[in-house]
Amino acid sequence: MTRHSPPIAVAFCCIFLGSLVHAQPGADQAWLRYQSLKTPAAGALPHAIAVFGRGEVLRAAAKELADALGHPAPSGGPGAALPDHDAFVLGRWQDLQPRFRELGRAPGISGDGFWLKTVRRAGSRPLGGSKASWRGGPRKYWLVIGADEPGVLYGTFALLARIAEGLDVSTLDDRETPSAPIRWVNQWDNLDGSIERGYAGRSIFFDNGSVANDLTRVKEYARLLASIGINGCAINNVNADPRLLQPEYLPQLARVAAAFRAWGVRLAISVDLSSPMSAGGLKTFDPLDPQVKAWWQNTVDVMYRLIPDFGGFVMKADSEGRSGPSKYGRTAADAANVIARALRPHHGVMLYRAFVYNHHLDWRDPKADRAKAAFDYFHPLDGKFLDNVVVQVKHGPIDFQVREPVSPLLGAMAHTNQAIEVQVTQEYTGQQRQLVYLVPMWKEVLDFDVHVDGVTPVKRVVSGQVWKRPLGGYAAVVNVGLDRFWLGHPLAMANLYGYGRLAWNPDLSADEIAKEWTRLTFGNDPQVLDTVSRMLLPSWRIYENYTGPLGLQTLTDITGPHYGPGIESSENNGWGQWHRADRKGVGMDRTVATGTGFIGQYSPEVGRKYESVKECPDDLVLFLHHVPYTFVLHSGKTVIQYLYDSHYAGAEQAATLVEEWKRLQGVIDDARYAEVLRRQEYQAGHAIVWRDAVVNWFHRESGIPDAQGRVGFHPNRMEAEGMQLSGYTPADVTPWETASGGKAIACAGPSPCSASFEWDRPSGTYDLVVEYFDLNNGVSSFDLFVEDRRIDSWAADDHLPSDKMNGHTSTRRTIAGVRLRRGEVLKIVGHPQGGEPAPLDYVEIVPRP
Ligand code: GCV
Repeated sequence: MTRHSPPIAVAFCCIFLGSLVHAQPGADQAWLRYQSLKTPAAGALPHAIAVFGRGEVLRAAAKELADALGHPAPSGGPGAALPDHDAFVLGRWQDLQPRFRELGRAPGISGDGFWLKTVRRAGSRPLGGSKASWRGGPRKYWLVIGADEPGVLYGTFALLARIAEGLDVSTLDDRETPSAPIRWVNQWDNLDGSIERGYAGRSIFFDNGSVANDLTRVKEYARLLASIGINGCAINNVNADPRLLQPEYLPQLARVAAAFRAWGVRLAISVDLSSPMSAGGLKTFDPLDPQVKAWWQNTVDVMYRLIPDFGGFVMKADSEGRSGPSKYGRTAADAANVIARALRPHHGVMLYRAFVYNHHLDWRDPKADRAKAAFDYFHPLDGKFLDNVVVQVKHGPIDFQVREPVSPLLGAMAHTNQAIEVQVTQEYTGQQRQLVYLVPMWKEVLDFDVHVDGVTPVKRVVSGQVWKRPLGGYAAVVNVGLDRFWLGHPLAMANLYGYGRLAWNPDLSADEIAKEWTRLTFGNDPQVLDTVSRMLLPSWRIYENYTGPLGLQTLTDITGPHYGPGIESSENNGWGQWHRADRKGVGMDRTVATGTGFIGQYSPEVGRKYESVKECPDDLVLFLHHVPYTFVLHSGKTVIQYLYDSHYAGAEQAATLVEEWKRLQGVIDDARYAEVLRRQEYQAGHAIVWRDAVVNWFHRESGIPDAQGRVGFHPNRMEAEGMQLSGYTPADVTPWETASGGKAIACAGPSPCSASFEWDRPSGTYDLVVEYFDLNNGVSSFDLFVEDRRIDSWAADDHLPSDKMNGHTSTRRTIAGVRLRRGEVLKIVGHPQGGEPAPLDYVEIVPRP
């Protein structure tokens, strides 16, 4: 007789719909708000939940279902009977199949998959049920069958999502199996509580050198991750602190693992290859040294004694100054394998990052090319990694730029497990101050055919299907923080949601994911659905339009915070993010014929298309070719005119996002409405900073005028340095293109300074725009007067990533609908504070339409 797990079978008599689940101070429920469960359709669902099995994950699934539907939490209890009335029934296939023989012998799911299935019973004594439990009436069961325990949890979340989206769940027969076994997130959290490239507050994991005392947010995060099928989380920076592997730290890690456990999320950590020396006190970290091998084995064994479900390690080595195997003349395979061998008996995995490159390249060498590094280094090692090693490859060959081609390494390792790495944290795409829905970008990458064996899209390479690999999958750098909305911008959560959904099912479309996320986050109001989709779907292209189009990369300050414009920062240094713009032309020649040869790393089909400048897609032309500014694109425009046009279009499109959003006032919750509005208004202003910087720079460099005469033409702009100044002095801004006319004014203080000018145009109603710099080393304030009427006051109190006047800090304040009479004097009084000299760039006075 099959041994059944005893059920926790509980019946509930009523549904109370309306409470938010797990409401905790400070943490938004994101897409798990279950707003739409307040509908009558949800009321028709059964009131009982039966769970077969005792595992922690199963209990979490049952509780989630009960909480979401407003039931009291299921309580445990012995007995093996199915409820004699309608019920949800949760359990693994092996536990449910004996009770539901009508399901046949094979569930048709595997891995962490699930099967949502409704089953009707005419009424008979249930197998194994007591006589007392037999009632004989017809009943219906909503089965949530998991291939394993996490499968039950994922199935439960999927069922709740369907209910919340208002889909008909009265009859179900849905089977889903995730596309790949590795569906991880990486956090780049430091032990002091800061987060590298994090834009949403401090760490939820660490504080002041230790694991945080309060892990409430960690549990909430794990729940969010589980709801989108994520099964692993590496919690610390890949620039790893070796202290994490010291014996006294391990119990702290065990606390995090315990907080994750109920949600099927396995703890992983990033480790430094030098740990045997730095944490273990050995004299070497040579991966082939016997003592080093023993140290890894012992460390891993101790780890698993404390954390039996530990997931494994992530490693960054020989990259950006990190230690690596090259110190001992060893390879990445030697380094990965010594640790993987220690992990293997425990079923742990080793994710070894392919982000290995020399950041001291010679920029004068026309053959030097950072884009080639990952392939050059890892391709020769194909087949040399153990089966529990996964090479984690950034999706593009450089570094999460606004647009890059697919990394050629993703089509080049037939004998190696691979995971694709993407960034949810928007390091190069606006740092969650700007709306950029990244799912369309990831979709392009995942659907890209690398042509290695018939039709072989990247999604089938990383799932392991193309080369029948045992492992493979997805890793995303997420960097949620203590911010109430997890990622800062509430709409940025569509990226985290979308990442998980794609890792589960990369065949979903960006549009489907946007709609799912919107429904779950905001409810099913068609107006909200339309508006949010209209904002999300074009947002990547909008951002690209006003930053670095045509494959130029983002054009941001690459040696600084990677945020505002800094066009020349890419050039003349060893970092290799060059775009090679000069007086005659622009773009990196990566052809085999005359360039760096990077294109030769692709399969012949892909290479042929990229090698020919005529066939190369416009979106990548400057990533792959160096062309004159007058080169004519497929669109029929010259490169220079495209650069001008796209920047003007992008800035206008960014402004329309504000108008779109304003339609939702009163339709969605006030907190989210206000938070998004603030960010969209800021983005619209910063898009103009970007636009002006890039078009002015290329105009000066190329000497070619804009056919529409817009560049450098600002009839409504008064430069601050041209105003009547009292106390203020003109200052050069670096880089020059990030201030109008290359200059601003600054007030040394401590007394306030003022800048004024007379309005010598027709009387009327105008919008006033003040462009100022909001540095992070003080909180200046400003007053704007027309004659003696104070019409606005504000503080420069944002936390932008610089203490200088530049493209990171340039900020726009708009005062709409101001009456001005010819001859009136406008005056701005700046009050410096801290290190911030109340800096001003210009005032623009725009007639109201
Ligand atoms: C964690 C880029 C980022 C770094 C990051 C690195 C990486 O260079 O700017 O902050 O380091 O990528 O992915 O390792």
